[in-house]
Amino acid sequence: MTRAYIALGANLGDPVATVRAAIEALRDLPHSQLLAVSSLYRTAPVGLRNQPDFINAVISVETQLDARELLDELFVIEARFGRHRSVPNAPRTLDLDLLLHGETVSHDLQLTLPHPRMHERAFVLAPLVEIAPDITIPGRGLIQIWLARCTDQQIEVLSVTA
Ligand code: PH2
Ligand code: MG
Ligand code: MG
Repeated sequence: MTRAYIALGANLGDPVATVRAAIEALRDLPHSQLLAVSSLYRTAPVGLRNQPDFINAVISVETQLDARELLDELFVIEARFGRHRSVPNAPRTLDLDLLLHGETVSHDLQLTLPHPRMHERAFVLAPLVEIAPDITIPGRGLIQIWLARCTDQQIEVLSVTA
């Protein structure tokens, strides 16, 4: 069994409802068990700025799937939520990113692990710190140290539950 962390993001339609429904879909991942769910966060868009705020969250699972199998399952859920892959960083109904899969390091074109930008994004690190305060990013170190460097990014924890 491997501990994996998955980031959720949405900024089209009703993103709170979408992220909640996606968490329910992640409960049904094959050969996996949902362990923890972070709060929901409202976050300013990073990258392409001229788009709506995002709702973001992070979950952890214990899984028998390898990283590639898990990623394929995430693509299936994204597609079910109407995700169309157009330009990178465009608004999306649902984005599911595999952040970490145990200690797996992968430089595969379709699957880079750890997620190559997770250490510089408050919208990933803040919910991740909530559910796994002491973890390190293989090759980079403690997530708390990276989060402390992201103070310029606007994020707000929501009082509604995931
Ligand atoms: N996802 C991106 C690009 N920018 N910004 C925020 N706040 N949240 C996201 O989930 C996000 C983003 C690419 O996947
Ligand atoms: Mg993403
Ligand atoms: Mg993605």
